[in-house]
Amino acid sequence: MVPAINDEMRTTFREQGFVVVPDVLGANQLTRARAVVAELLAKEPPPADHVGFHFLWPRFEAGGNPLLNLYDEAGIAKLASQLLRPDLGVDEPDFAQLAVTIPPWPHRPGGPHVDGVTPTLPDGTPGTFTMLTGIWLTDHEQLDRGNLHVWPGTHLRLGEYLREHGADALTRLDEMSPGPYPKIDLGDQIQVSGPAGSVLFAHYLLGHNIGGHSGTANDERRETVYYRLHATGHRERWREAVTNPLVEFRH
Ligand SMILES: O=C(O)CCC(=O)C(=O)O
Ligand SMILES: [Fe+2]
Repeated sequence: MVPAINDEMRTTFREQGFVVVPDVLGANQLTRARAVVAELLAKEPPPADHVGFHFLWPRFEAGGNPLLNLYDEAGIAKLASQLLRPDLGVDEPDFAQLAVTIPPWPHRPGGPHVDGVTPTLPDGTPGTFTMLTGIWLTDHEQLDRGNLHVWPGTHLRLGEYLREHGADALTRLDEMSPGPYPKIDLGDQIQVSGPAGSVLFAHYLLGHNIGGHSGTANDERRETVYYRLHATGHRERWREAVTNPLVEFRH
């Protein structure tokens, strides 16, 4: 069955700020995607004996990129558009983030961050987008296996804060927690979880941070491929999108 976003998932996303869609990639697709990741990491490996996170930010040049092929194969654009207002699609991303976490790396983030503000875009505005998508190439069913930490509902509370303080408060780092994330009521943090082959969608404003990996050196490293998705025309409405956080999303 082709995975799809149903009403319940849309409600979860609107209320919590994230949703996990299972079974997007099958076993053979995962094997192939992990081979691509291994090849990329062989070209830009972490330092010897490195533990903790290691990120690559491959740009998609003309002529294609295996991580753009993965985006297509996983049907991310179609799934994402099922979260968006019917009149919106998503722009094709021009880069990916390959995130791996090598155990053992006990770590628990003390607070969240928002992406795109350290640094800002060259014009001084925050590098906002509509939502983050992560394809899980490794199992996230157990906790503390590199699972992302998120602060549910913060997308709405941060939206409220920015409605009061203005969208440009997103760039005023001196008014933020060290995170960087504006000082709002955070509530409790949780770890996102689910099997390998699942896809995470997280609202741009959702407080999140990298999680630890408490496995041993013999355990599997965490591998996630992220894409930052812009709904059609997002940059022209970014101030509206961060002050009215559900404006780009479907009911
Ligand atoms: O490691 C992760 O899964 C998330 C990293 C992250 O939030 C970031 O690089 O902005
Ligand atoms: Fe982030």
